[in-house]
Amino acid sequence: MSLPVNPEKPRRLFLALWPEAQERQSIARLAARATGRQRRIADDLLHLTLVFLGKTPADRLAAYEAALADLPVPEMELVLDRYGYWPQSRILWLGSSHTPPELYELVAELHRRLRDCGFAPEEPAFRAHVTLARRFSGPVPTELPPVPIRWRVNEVALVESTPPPRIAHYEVLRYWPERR
Ligand code: 2AM
Repeated sequence: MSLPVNPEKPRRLFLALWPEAQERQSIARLAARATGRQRRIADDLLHLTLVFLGKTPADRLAAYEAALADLPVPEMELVLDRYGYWPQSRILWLGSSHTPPELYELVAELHRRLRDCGFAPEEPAFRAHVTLARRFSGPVPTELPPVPIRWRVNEVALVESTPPPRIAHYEVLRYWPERR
């Protein structure tokens, strides 16, 4: 269900690769395997962030949408075949040992277009990953995922994040290229 939109209130947004049901199920299976009984990201929230836009007022969003209207998104295959762990944030993630160059080019193109609308990309630089668990206390899997996930990618999702005190929730607002 869509939330009522208050045009005065900035919306918390990000651009992402949003898995379809089959890939989502495969990623969720690996997440369950890797995290055991620990709390992990809910299956329907799993995604790969391309650009975190943060709190975005309505006029800024309109400018982003105009800038991305004819965004070319090349068809690519992302092979998710390794786990990673960032100790500082205690994030356990799933990623690729060979992230396709097209994905880095896509993120660079997004930055170029958004920068023209006044957007300042965050540091650190883009690192392709699907977060499986936050505040993960281990053990970090040492083996590779038993079966790599082949994820065919050909669109970028604009996603809204509703933080607590409502339950954390992500909603895809639209895709580029536009779905018909
Ligand atoms: P993640 O990709 O490591 O999970 C929505 O919050 C998404 O944007 C999450 O996937 C999150 O991290 C990513 N993200 C990137 N920078 C963020 C920031 N400064 N604050 C919140 N989320 C951020």
